[in-house]
Amino acid sequence: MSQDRLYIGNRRYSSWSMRGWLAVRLAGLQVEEVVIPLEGGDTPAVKAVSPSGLVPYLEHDGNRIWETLAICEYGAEITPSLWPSSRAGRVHARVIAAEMHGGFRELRMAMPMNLCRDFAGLGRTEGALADIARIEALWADTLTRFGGGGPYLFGSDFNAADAMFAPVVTRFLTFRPEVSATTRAYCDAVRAHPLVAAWYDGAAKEPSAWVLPKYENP
Ligand SMILES: N[C@@H](CCC(=O)N[C@@H](CS)C(=O)NCC(=O)O)C(=O)O
Repeated sequence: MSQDRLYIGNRRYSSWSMRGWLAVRLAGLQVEEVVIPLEGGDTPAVKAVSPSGLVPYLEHDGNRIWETLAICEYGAEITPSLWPSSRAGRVHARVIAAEMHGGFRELRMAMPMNLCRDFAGLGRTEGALADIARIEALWADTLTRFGGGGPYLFGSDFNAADAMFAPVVTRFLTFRPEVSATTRAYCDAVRAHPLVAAWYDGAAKEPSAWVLPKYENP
């Protein structure tokens, strides 16, 4: 069995796992994937393997990496194109990835990730709508200054910044808040990316025993 492993939660719910998995796949790391069905917090099987008690958690080439942003940076150590090629682009990509990593809590609480449901119209709390407005402004600004015609935030290549925002895209597709045409086009492009499509396909195939009522009734 390979020494190199990526531990993730189930694809249907685990937004941080989706980001880490996308970064690892973009970086081309060969790892064994270990999927742990989440139990809605404090999952014993996650605590048993991950130093932080959270997923994603990567073991690669003797390195142990938790925290999604650190996994993105590790991926970029090996495959620099995870970040844009210009310094200005890299700086901005890191800034928005960090804002995603530390923020948008209201959106994440009100619109939990669920790839297999249609919750159109739900979750529109004041805080979630404020987070959505900030994200839309941030995407529009990034696309204008760095997108060069898109379809991704920094142009034709889906990079670590797109990976960090991919679970937000899934929330927009599941909960369908009212958003601009620019946001819709970006969401469609992310959804159509082969790695994102593969993650959705995997979610659809997960056993029904992994479904948690907590995340099915937002
Ligand atoms: N700050 C962490 C957040 C990771 C996180 O919260 N992961 C959730 C799953 S999306 C988790 O492991 N929850 C434990 C559980 O549900 O048992 C990161 O960036 O990786």
